[in-house]
Amino acid sequence: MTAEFELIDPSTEKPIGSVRLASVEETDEAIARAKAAAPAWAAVAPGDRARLLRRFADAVDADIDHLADLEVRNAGHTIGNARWEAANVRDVLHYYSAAPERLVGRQIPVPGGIDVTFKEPLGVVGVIAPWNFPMPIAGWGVAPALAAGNTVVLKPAELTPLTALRLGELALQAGIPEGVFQVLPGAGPVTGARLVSHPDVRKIVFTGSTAVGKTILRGCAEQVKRVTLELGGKNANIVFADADLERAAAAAPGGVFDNSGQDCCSRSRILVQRSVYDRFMELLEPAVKAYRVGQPADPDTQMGPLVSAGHRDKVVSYLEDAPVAFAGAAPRGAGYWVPPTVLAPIETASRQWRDEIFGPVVAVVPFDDEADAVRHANDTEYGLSGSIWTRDLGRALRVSRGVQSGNLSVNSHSSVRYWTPFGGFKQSGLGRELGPDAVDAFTEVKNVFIATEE
Ligand code: TXE
Repeated sequence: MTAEFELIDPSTEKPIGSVRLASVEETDEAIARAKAAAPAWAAVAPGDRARLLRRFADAVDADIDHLADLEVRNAGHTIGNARWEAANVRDVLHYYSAAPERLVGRQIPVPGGIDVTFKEPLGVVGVIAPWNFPMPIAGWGVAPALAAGNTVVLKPAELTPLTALRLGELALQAGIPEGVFQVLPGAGPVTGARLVSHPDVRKIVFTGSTAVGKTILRGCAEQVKRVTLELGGKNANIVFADADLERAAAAAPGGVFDNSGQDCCSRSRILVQRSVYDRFMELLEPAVKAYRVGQPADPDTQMGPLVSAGHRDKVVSYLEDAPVAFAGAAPRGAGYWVPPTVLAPIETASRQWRDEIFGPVVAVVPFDDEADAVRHANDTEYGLSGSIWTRDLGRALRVSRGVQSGNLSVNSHSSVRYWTPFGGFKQSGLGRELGPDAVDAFTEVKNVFIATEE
């Protein structure tokens, strides 16, 4: 059974088209095509596979304006962010185009013969992507998987299939053979679940909610299927009294409100050392009120709408019983708008402090000393990212080592750089994407021993 899914522009609430969601049978057909294409793709000479990935990157580069425009209308992303996101796919493809020619094994000294290892592709990889960063997150799975010689079926989120479909077209234009990279819009519990349960899919890369991530992990366990999970976050932004407070306060809104807070790395909990708490809040208030919320296609806009009515309602439900210290402005009328909002003083047992709200909402709590800051930061089942603002290098390193998180930044809110590994501790995920080692997550190591003695 197939179904049409209507796509809505989140900034106008107007329909922009629809997408056909695949049935289980169509999902099986796509997996069969991917399986059939796998041996020939794995056999492509490394230099040729590298060249094809670079051509794919060039095709994305030439299409950045178009891809960005699609994301502005489909997901409500600001034009500046959307252009960065398309460029990120280009860069990630380019980065991993170096991998095919560097998939080196080892020769290991053993008695009685020669021992060598090979890095071999897994076969068919299923990438299940979310709606919050449809382009980059797809690219982080697809690029290293293709580079390692796997074929890929990408299932975009129901809400945001347009850029993924365009990436599929660009891959074909670039000469990536039919069946090697397919984009299959579909419902999570239908197409996503089938990718997980199909025995010919050898690995799942999933980014999304922790709840669905656990279901996927259970499904993968049935077949000992390889899996990488990038799940939620409730990340701490820790501001010490010795920090450059002006800089920390100026950067804090971008750290949480970027992409309307729909970011697993958003710094949605601010911890401020008690002695500078009042001063920090005085500096934060004008920065939040100056945050420019508006039409995403306007290059001056810093924050657009939320992705859907349902998600806006979920975020707003967190504000109903919340202690709002101050908030910025948001457009009225059509569009899924929520103003940037700061909650304080707040109980650390409250759902606003504990749940991933995934919207433009940040809560602030004071702390006393380093140990107290680390205790608060770790008082969550998540562990994805976080920031530390201090001028004391020793403190920056001590606190970085104390916080149970995969990606920390000092005097910055940067979490994602394609050169470096990205992923979560605790219930924020399993495995790492990006960086020099990501290709290994798409290979099996084969060991071959050759006897040389009679
Ligand atoms: O995510 P889902 P939703 C968090 C965030 C957000 C919440 C819910 O807190 O408010 O999750 O968002 C597919 N088998 N994040 O409901 O459902 C689905 O089709 C296989 C954090 O949109 O997890 C989509 O492609 N696949 C996050 C993808 O999973 C299934 C990004 C993610 O959707 C499936 C997004 C199933 N049974 C949300 N059910 C982050 N880590 O950045 C759904 N899917």
